[in-house]
Amino acid sequence: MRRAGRAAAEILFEVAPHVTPGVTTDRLDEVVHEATIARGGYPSPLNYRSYPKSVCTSVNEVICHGIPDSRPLVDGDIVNVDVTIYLDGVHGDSSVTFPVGEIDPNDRRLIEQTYVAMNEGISAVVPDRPVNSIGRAIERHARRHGLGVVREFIGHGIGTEFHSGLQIPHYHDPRARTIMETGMTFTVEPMLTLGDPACALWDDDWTAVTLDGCRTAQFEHTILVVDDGVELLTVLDDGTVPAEALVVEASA
Ligand code: EYF
Ligand code: CO
Repeated sequence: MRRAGRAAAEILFEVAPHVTPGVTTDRLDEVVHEATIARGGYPSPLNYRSYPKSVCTSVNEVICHGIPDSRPLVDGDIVNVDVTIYLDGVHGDSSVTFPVGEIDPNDRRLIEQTYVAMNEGISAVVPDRPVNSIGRAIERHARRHGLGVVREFIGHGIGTEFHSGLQIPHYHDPRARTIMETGMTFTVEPMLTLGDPACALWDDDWTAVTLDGCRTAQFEHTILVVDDGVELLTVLDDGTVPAEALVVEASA
């Protein structure tokens, strides 16, 4: 799991310089596909539940599962690139929301506070506590910053399966009573919005968007529960975190 997590982080580093005005998300898909194969892995999204591409690229009001296409990104867009690699029998899953060129200060705030919200959730990972602690921490942070938390898509257990049965809500849900135990691996991947978190699906039945058209951001780590808390798996060998090196101030 550490090797798969590290590979996912490396692929995010590799694709980052390509996220510029004028690039198509189809091109980002090619870069991720090639970087995944070059590491001896397989892009987990490709053909997963018939998904047609190797990465999800979710632009502006797209919450998640955006399908790469031929539309060039433009200055001021924000795009989440969600990479999952299947390597040596297990999956590593991570995502970053990138600014494209110069972005609106409010979009910058959305990106930074979504990143902080993810980290608040990850900080709540402690053995013997219920997984609801994670969502409670994320929702509290979002509320304080006037941001909405999407409820329809949640974090998930991950390992030999891309999605095991374990569910990690990003909001307070008293029914999320599963107790965190040392050795568990799962994702924390909150999606926050500048507006109402209600969502709709495009006619393609994949692409989830905000109903009110407001912009949305997401970050994701795969994590391991350890005796004294949590280990991030989707980091480079030296511990470098893609989002902090590429997008947000470490102190955000
Ligand atoms: C209606 C897919 C199924 N699902 C989840 C399948 O966890 C993920 N990213 O962090 C994740 C990534 C992908 C994914 C890529 C494809 N799928 C997509 C959309 C709808 C759906 O069922
Ligand atoms: Co995921």
